[in-house]
Amino acid sequence: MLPAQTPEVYMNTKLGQGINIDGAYGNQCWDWANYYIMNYLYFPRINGNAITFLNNVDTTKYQVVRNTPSAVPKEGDIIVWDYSPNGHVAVCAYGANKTSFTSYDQNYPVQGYIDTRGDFIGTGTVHRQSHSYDHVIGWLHPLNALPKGWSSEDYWLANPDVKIAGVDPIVHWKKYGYREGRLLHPIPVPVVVPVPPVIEIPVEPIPEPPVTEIPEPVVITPEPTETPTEEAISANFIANILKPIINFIIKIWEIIIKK
Ligand SMILES: [Ca+2]
Repeated sequence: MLPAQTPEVYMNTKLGQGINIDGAYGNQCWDWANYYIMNYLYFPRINGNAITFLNNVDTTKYQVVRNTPSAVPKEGDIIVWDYSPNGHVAVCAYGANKTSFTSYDQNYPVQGYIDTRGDFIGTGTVHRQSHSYDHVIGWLHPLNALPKGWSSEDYWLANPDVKIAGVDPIVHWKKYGYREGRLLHPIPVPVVVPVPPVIEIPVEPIPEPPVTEIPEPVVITPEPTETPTEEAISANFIANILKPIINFIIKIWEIIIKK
């Protein structure tokens, strides 16, 4: 996450660029001022000629400051001149005082000029320009100009000292934070996924399975059942049936004799 840029730091990145957002009349001062408004302040562009920039101002976005002997514009303020017929507009750099200031301009003075060494200095691109307050009618001081993606909660997380001090994040940012290059969002802490240690499992040799001898199948041959002979049946009849009957008769006989 990049630290927030001051207006000066931002404008420095645009030095030498020719900006023409409406595609008409070349690289005007108006193009550059609106480019800054849209891409740094994230406000809608201001229509109309430069000389009308202080008219019909959205007071939720800008404070209008009229030029007086004691007024000094702040870095990032949008300064307006009343040059006839269309005026001029530029963005104030850091370090203005009551007698002069430097701003980031385009198309001023005209498209360029011959400097004291005879070189042509093109002004059709963004450049730093020193000024007196001549023809300055005033400036727009941006309000609530917060960087894109602003989150007060994130600002506190990124700057815990501001939270501990109980300072409103927006107030801190506008007064000090942007100049100190404070972070707008906390630096994400990378999530470290612990890598489990590699456990080496000893590879034991797989024992050879014992060779089991398959026994020969035992063929059981059933004994042939003998069919009882007639003699055996007869002997069985005598022993089991006839003999008991005879014994019974003998006993009866003995009882009769004894009597
Ligand atoms: Ca233009």
